[in-house]
Amino acid sequence: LEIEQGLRRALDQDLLTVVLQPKYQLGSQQLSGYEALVRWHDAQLGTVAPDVFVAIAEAVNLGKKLDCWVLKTVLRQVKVWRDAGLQPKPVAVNITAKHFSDPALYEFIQHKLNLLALPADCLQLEITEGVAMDNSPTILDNLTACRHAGIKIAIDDFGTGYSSLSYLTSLPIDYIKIDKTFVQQLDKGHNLSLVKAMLAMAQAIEVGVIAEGIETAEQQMLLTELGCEFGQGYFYAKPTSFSDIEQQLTVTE
Ligand code: G
Ligand code: G
Ligand code: MN
Ligand code: NA
Repeated sequence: LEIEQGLRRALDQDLLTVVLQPKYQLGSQQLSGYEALVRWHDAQLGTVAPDVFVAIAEAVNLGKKLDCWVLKTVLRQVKVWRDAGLQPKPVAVNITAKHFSDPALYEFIQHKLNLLALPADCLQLEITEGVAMDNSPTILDNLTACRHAGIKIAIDDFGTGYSSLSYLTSLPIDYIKIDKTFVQQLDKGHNLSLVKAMLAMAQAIEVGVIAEGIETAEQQMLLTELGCEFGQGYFYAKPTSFSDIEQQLTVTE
């Protein structure tokens, strides 16, 4: 309850922050985009872990509010950077499970993009595997509308859910993200054939693959050899503040 009240206040008073974790093209080592991750340090509660407060937000019907806050915060920052002549790569925002079946999601995003005069391809969305498999018409409508507008969609935590292969092939998505639990066991000799199978499947249905949680050079090399195109993880970069990202953008211009 304390966390719930604190979270409501934090959302209303802009007391949360967003950090961006860079994503790379593994072969070329080129920056390809960012994942937005929310952070909360409360004056009384201290730092609350995102998996804890995101789960609470979802449980007390604050998921939509949290998502909209993150979307708004990210798009505003992208606008500031673009107005300053910087060219940030696309930012992927995580959307909570229930919110993806809300018909207003696409309209909210389109409204924000219009208001800020931002192109749709500056934003991407991540939805969890469980949501994507939910087989609900409103989820499909959101996916289709976003993709049609040019917003790319990634299935997050791939491999941890209960995907039906045939349904997955019918979904309008652009990427799957291989969950970090598989990536982290790769250099201990585990999960190699599983990751190979995921890459083969992705190729068959023509979606890109992003590996999450790459922490070592060995993991990075293995994934590159297996033909995984994109990745993120502490090996490359930690989730990074807006101001540090801005410095990187300025240096590389
Ligand atoms: O950011 P990690 O740093 O600890 O995040 C932990 C969990 O919280 C992950 O499952 C992640 O998907 C979720 N999470 C982090 N940031 C966001 C966010 O901005 N929105 C949503 N919906 N989930 C987030
Ligand atoms: O949205 P998702 O559940 O995929 O959230 C990604 C989570 O993974 C976040 O909590 C983020 O901070 C975390 N993360 C990012 N890179 C690494 C990494 O290299 N190792 C580990 N253990 N976690 C990571
Ligand atoms: Mn994610
Ligand atoms: Na994930």
